[in-house]
Parts: sequence; C-alpha cells; structure tokens
Amino acid sequence: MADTGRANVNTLEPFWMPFTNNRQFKSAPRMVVSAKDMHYTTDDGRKLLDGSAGMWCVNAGHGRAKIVEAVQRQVAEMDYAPPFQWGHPAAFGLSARLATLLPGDLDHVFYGNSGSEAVDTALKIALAYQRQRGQATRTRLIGRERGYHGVGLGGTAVGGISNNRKQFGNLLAGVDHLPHTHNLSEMAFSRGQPKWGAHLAEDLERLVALHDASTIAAVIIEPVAGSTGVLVPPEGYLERIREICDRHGILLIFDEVITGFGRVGETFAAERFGIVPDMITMAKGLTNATVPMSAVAVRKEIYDAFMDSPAGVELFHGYTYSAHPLACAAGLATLDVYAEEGLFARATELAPKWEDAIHSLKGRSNVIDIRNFGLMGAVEMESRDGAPGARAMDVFMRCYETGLMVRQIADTIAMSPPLIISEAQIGEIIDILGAAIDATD
Ligand code: PXG
Repeated sequence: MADTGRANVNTLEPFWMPFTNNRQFKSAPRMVVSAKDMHYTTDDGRKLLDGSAGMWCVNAGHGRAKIVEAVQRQVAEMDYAPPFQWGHPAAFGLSARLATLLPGDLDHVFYGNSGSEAVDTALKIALAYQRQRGQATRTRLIGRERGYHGVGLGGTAVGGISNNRKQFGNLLAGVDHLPHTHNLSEMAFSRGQPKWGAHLAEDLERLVALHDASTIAAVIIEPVAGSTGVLVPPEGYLERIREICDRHGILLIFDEVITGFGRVGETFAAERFGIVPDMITMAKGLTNATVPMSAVAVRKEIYDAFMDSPAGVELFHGYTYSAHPLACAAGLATLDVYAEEGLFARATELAPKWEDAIHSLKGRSNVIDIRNFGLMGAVEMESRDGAPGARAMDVFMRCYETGLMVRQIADTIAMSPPLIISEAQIGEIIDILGAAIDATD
C-alpha cells in the first residue's frame, strides 16, 4: 500500500516544524487534510474559510483544476530536466510570459524554489553585477527594520526581525537597515497608504553619508511589508527611495514574494506604485503555491552586463531544481487562470470593499490599528502586559475553532484571502474575526 503518511499521523515528534511552537502544537495539533477553492477541511471534518491564502500564496484559490491537470500532465511527460546546460520548453515559455508581465525592462528571469532562495539570488546578483561593472567596492547590502526576506543567510541578515536574527549571531558583515515606516501615533487606522512618513526615506541618505555610496551595492525592501503585519508604505516614500538609489548608483530590489501576482491589484506592486526597481523577487503566487518555485527578475542592463563578459558561464549560481518542469507547468497554468478569470482586476475591484469591511472593526476591544492595501489586511491589538502575542494568539485560536484561517503575527492578525473571494465571504471573515476579538479579553 502506498505510504500516505497517515499511518504515522499520531507520531508527531519526528517532524521538526518550521516557525512553530512545536511543543504546544504537538500537544493540540491543528491538522488540515484537504482544500478546495476558498476552504480547507480539518481532520475532524470542519471547513475553514481561508482568510490568508494559505501563507499569502494561494492567490487563485485551492485545487484549481487547470493547474492540477497541468502538473499531472507534466509529471507524466517529463518529471525532471537538468537546468545547467540543458533546457526544456516550459522554462523558456514561462520566462517569456513573465517578461510580458513584468514592469519596465525587467525582462530576464532566474529561478529558485523558495522566496528565500530568490532573495539570496538577488543579493548575489547585485554583488556580482557591481563587480561586473567595475564597482567591486560596492559590497554593502541595506535592508529595513521589520523587513522579512526569508531565512537564507543573506535574507536573514538584511531582514529586520530581531527574533529571526538573534539565534544566529553575526550573519553577514556589512549590512545596515533603514528604519521601518510604522508609527501608530501618526498613522493608526489609515486607509490604504498613510499620508505621513515619506521623509523616512531620507534615512537612506544618512546611510549613504555614513558608509559612502561607493560601498553600497543594493537596497532591498518589500513594497508593502507583509510578515510583520502589513506595513503600507507612506505616500511618496517608495518614490524617494528610488530617487536616492538612482542618485547614488545603488540597485533597488523589490521583494514581491507576497505583493506579486495580484495581491495589490496589479501583477506586481511595482506597477501599482509606478516604480521600476532594478530587480523583483517573487515566489508564492507564481505557481499558486502548487509546486515550490521562486524567481528573480532583472533589468536588461543587469542581464546584459553578464552577457558582455568573456565567453563561458556568466553566473556561477543556480539550483538543481531551478525551473523544475512541474513548477514551470504550474506557473504557466496559474498565469492562465489569473488571466482567464481576470483575478488581478478582481482584486482591484474588491479592494475598497475589503477596506470598508476590515475598518468596520475599528472600536472593537483592544484594537489599536487597522491597515489595508489591495487584498492585504491587518488588525493590530494592544499587547497584554508582559505577554506580547498572547492576545492575538487567543484570537487566532478562536478563529480556528469557529471556521477561519488567519495569520497571527505578534499581536496582529494578518489576512490575505485568495483573490476569488466573494463579497459574502469577506463579510464572513469580518463576522468571525469580530466575534473572536469580542470574545477575547
Ligand atoms: N520574502 C518575503 C517578502 C516573504 O514574505 C520570503 C521572502 C521567503 O519565502 P520562502 O518561500 O522562503 O518562505 C517571504 C516569505 C507570514 C509568513 O506569516 C510570510 C512568509 C513566509 C512564512 C510566513 O507572514 N513569507
């Protein structure tokens, strides 16, 4: 009999779960066993409305027939192809499709398997590109406080979440961080982009003055920070970051692992904000999370700099599973589903309704901020004395018990529903979450 893993379902110890309180989880596991469209089903047969698109990734909803069939077809036809010195059609097909969707002259795509790999790839390309153009002193990488760029050594170092860094010591040398843009007293309950805070981009000038531009390779930021609770960029902030990078020859990387593929109404947040970064990292919604895949898109100028080098391998980087056939098939089918169903336009249409719905929770007990952008949303609660995160964890558990999946991040509940969500289901999210907040002291 095929081993489905179920025979061992009561043996929870061997699986060291990522970013999870293992001891707590294993004492009261939350198991999901199937998923379709807007819902998961738990092992006790309950339906959970997916308020978080899994982990910000299942943008077209679960179990979409076209994607499932494309992956099934591909695995039967060719399970694997080596990506170094060999090609297969879907890899080129997907790249060409992405090039048409990407902003400006970001026309070339390098593949990894996770957002973390995309980030470390982008940072390495930035370092190599600076050398390639004769600026080898530019080795410094700038991230931002409260930024999340995955868990590779590079991504952890440029990331700005102290819990993610403090277990690991020094990480990379020569990294610095911009301040984050969140300020409750200036921007609590802003709808969409806060009006206050564009001036915080000037801190990049301060870092340039401190380190000298000739030492800085790249700045990496999430256009809208996801993992630390949906921090929406103040009006004018990203524009100023772009200007300062241009002025000083610093590459700008947008980490769009969460904001890509319709989450903010366009294919990429770069388009939504009208800014062309030098590189974009993407993952998650690229394949609707069906098969792991990530990518880094680079501007023509960056790609060309490598192609102008002496004959031979142009970039000493890549993964066994770069452009994996199953992932490429999933990516192509996912892009078809997004286009055929107009899901990015749908996100734009739903965004004002989502905004009204989530902001209707203002005034509930302990709610100190509500943030939204596109189909991203966050409700922040006051922390209990001496127990940060405990209040939102209680809300999260109540949501789970009453049929809703959300993300709990410190004392924030973050949401990012699949773009196929109905207006009635938005109402359902708000009803369940509102009741969970009301029931939590
Ligand atoms: N960059 C960004 C902006 C991300 O959001 C990564 C990189 C790393 O991707 P991988 O595929 O290596 O996990 C991410 C991942 C959360 C949450 O709860 C967010 C992510 C992952 C897990 C949880 O907010 N984002």
